[in-house]
Amino acid sequence: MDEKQKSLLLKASSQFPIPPGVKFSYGTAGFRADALILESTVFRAGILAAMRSMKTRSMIGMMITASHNKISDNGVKIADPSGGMLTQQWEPFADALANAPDSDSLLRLITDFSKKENIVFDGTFRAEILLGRDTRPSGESLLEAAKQGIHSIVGSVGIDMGVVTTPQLHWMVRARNKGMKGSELDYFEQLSSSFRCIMDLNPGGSVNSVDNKLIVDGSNGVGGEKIESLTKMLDGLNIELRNSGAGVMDILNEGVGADFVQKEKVVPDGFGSNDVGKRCASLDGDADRLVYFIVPSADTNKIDIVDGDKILSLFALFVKEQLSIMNIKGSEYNSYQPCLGVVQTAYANGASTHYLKELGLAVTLTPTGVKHLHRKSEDYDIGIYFEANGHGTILFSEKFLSWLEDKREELASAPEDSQQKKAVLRLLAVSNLINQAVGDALSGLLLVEAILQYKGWSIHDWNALYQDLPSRQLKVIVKDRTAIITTNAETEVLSPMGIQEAINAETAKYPQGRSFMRPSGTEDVVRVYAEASTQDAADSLANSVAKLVDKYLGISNS
Ligand code: NG1
Ligand code: ZN
Repeated sequence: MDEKQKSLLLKASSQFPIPPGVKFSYGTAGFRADALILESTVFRAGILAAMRSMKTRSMIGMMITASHNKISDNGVKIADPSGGMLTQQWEPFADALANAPDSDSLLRLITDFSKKENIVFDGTFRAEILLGRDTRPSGESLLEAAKQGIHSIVGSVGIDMGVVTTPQLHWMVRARNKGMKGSELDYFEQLSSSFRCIMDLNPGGSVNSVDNKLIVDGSNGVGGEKIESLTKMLDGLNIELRNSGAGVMDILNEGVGADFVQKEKVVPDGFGSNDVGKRCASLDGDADRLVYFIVPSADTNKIDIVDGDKILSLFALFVKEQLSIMNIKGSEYNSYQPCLGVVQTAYANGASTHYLKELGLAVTLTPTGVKHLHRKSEDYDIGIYFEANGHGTILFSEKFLSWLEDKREELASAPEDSQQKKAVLRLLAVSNLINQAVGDALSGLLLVEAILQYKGWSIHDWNALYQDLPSRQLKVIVKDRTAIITTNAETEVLSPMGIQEAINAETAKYPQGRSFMRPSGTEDVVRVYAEASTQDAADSLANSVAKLVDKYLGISNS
């Protein structure tokens, strides 16, 4: 590293001292904290993004968001050239960078790591970072910090995409690195044209007119604005948007949004007795999560949640159906058997896992965090993953897509009503509609709507695929959550010793009982999950396990 680069880094970083007494960690979804203490972290993430761009010789993404967290929080995550999450191999460097106590140690870290990774700072490569942010007010100043970080590496440029959803930014990075057009308009065009294509192939059975309208809770975040732009380009979809974030009292993620409805299972603000029985959906604050819900009666504020597990089940059912339409016995299609797999986490409702296995699908569990689910899904020709909270997508392998393209050509002259031809065209359209980089509430919503239309199903038909086991999630504040070591996709605790045996003993008391605890990667809490045959039993099991967490690790246990 030459003197010019060194002094640029030293000078810039001295403007962004780290806050005292805080330890930052690149957790489940990047760095997240109160926005007031994040400037130095975002500045340093800018340096990291520029270095990653130099290393991969590709465009890198940087998204400033704290997703479903409260409005005063913010965060930053890096998108790799594929549009996926930053490689795990760089996470320790990200942690070290964020926590380096002063400019000199920061410089030392950068010098050592760049030597190890063969990154040469000679300014000859133009590192490009695509920048996006959600609607949080702190986003603007954090964006400035990100730019300063990027500019402190000679030859690096930040390209500001403005306020976008997280999945839009990931999509743009992926598209540009593939040499395709990657503007917001290109994104909307790809989604709307592939949606239209699937709808045109539908057999014409439509859901009844009362049920035809979809009511969307935008979580008072960026998703609302974007869904409005998208629906302007679409026919055949009647969307009413609520919680768009336009009003002064509309606070991001407060009493609204996918995280709220999925965890609390109560009616979000802006919805009520007039919505009984209607098809409703909630996005989260940065629109990478999607859940549906039904208000079952005017007498209660409880909702029936149609969560990520049910979206996964609907997608899996549809894809499996298309594969079997193509796979007519004795035909040439038998020569290649595409492998369809589904990926969940321990938070998936046990009833969904049972349903998917009954469908004959391979089901795998990974630890929490889409980076794990995404990677596992890449093992299949078609890998479908979802977290119960509504984050997920469908991945198509290059091999399978080129096989589909060949089939399309072969069937070009087949009659328009050839079922095989339609199935091939449908799956190709799905691969264009559904975001291949990360879970995306907008593209997921369009696919759900197209499949319901295809099957002629109401949300009630869909919800009846299986009945969720009652479940409960709790948070417990502990002294040091980093003391916990889990195994087996986070379903068992290795340390502290003895707690797993105690959890097992509690769980055994409940019919269909299942329970686990794990440290959150985004909040300073331990999460407890329990399910059982009744709601009372699930609540009681969750409470007992929470007490065990407190006994073994809690603040009161000092
Ligand atoms: P943590 O805080 O590690 O549980 C939460 C969600 C994850 C994922 C990340 C990123 C739950 C139980 N956990 O992670 O699924 O979405 O946030 O946003 O919902
Ligand atoms: Zn999110």
